[in-house]
Amino acid sequence: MLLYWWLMKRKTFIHQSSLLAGGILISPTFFHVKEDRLIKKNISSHTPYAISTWNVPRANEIAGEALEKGSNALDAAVLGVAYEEANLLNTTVGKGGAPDRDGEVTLDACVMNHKGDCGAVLAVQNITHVAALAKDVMEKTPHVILAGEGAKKFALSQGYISENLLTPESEKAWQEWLKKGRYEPEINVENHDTIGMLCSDQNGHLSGVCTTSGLAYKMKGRVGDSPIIGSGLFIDNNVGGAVATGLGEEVIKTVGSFLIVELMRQGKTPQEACEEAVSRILEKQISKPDFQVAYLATNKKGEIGSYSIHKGFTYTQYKNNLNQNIASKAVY
Ligand code: SD4
Repeated sequence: MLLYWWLMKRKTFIHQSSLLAGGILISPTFFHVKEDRLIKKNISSHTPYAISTWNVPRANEIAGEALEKGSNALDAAVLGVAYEEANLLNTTVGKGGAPDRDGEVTLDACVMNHKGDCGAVLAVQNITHVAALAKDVMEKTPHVILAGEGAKKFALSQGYISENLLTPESEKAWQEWLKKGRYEPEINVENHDTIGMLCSDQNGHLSGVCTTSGLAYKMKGRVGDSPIIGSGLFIDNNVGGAVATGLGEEVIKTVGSFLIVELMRQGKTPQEACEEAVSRILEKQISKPDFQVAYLATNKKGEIGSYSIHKGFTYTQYKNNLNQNIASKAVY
């Protein structure tokens, strides 16, 4: 029975690998999106779309194509971000993510669906596909958040494989950083590429995912906004959704993504809501801040908005077979 379960999961994985041929091979630990959900066609007039923070063309395209094949919004988002989680060149998400100052890679992620259900994992070690794991927390446990060792134990019980997430390149960069002996993350560089992805499916349902290795060289045990529902991500299917990237401490203090959705509920467009959320952060600063925060949001009409403190933030948008990277407006 156990062997059958394992083989069936492997079968799904093999299908997904060929689905992603030409791109990065998603790790064998990722086999949680059911094949049948990707090929089922929905009869609906809603045009699906996927939007992601930063320039992540392949991840966003994978999600967009899955939506066009009839995937539900959450499965598409988890599948899309899995590409970057497995991308060793992306140093702020998944395997290859920058470690903490002790040299350990700890990952954070959360998911939220159109029903308002959510799941999150915090400070997880050795597991690459933490967005899928957050979804498993949501679907297979009575809880919303699992942290650290407990999250890893749960992952292993679900068939995820324990991997070394520290690549030789990220270890080398960490050694270099240790020599500098100071903590000064560079705007749009070290804080760059956390993926917040929002998907709207053929039923017009919204879901989202946020996945990250957090700030490079953070203190051990530090968790940012990305896995905190309401901060790194929030969805209300009657209103819209929002995701955040940048310095998580500032996003948490203003509960940024929840704030944006509530502002949209009160009638603001996604753009106006993102601008207001950025200004809530800036009004507490006495001078031009040396950190970045950026928001991306969408509403039920399919309108999209984004805003950041510093220029340099971009987002990727897939709609009607067109995948584009778009520069965000910024304060500075
Ligand atoms: C964090 N918000 O851990 C994340 C970092 C990030 O792009 O967004 N990087 O604070």
